[in-house]
Amino acid sequence: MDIMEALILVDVQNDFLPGGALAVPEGDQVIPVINDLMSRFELVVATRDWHPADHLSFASQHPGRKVGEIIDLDGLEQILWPDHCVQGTEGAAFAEGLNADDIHHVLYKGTDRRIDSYSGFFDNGHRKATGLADLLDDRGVKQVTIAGLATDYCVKFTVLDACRLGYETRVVRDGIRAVNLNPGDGDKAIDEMREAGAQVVEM
Ligand code: VGL
Ligand code: ZN
Repeated sequence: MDIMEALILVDVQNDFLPGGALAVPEGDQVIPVINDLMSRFELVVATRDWHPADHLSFASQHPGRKVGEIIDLDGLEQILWPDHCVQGTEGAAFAEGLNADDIHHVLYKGTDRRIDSYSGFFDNGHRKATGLADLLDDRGVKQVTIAGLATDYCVKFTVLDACRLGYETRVVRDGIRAVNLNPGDGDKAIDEMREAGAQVVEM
């Protein structure tokens, strides 16, 4: 039988927790919220940011450049990040305390050295799909509920693509946290998600 609703967990990984390589303030606070949410969905899908060690979103790959600077990467604007979520490292593992056994499918993104992938659906150039939409469509999913890290990057772009692809899209207010490179980025992201048609919900 078709499963109409899915929970999509975005990048709930150690490097995005306080103390991690790309720490999201209060990022750990989404974990109990998400653990509780998972038991309420028949289908739970998680994305993992999964970079090669020489990924070109890392400032370390661009001598003279610093974290937070913006460069042109094959025609796309790219923010430079600290090295994070390197494939196979502890930082790329599911967050400490997350009930990862309740996750049914895992999708890996950001694996191509030359292009970043904030959305769980496509890379930043919309050049390649991750397979997430096919997975949802094969199961008849019409409605998605999204939580994870970070509000102003991977959560936002996953939500915007979900809306654009026609899923009825919900974002869990207490299940997301922002990087806030610039103050207010998280609030701005929430406005953008709402404008795209997502419902911001308390669950
Ligand atoms: C993310 C920046 C770089 C995220 C991933 O998961 O929001 N942000 N890579
Ligand atoms: Zn990344």
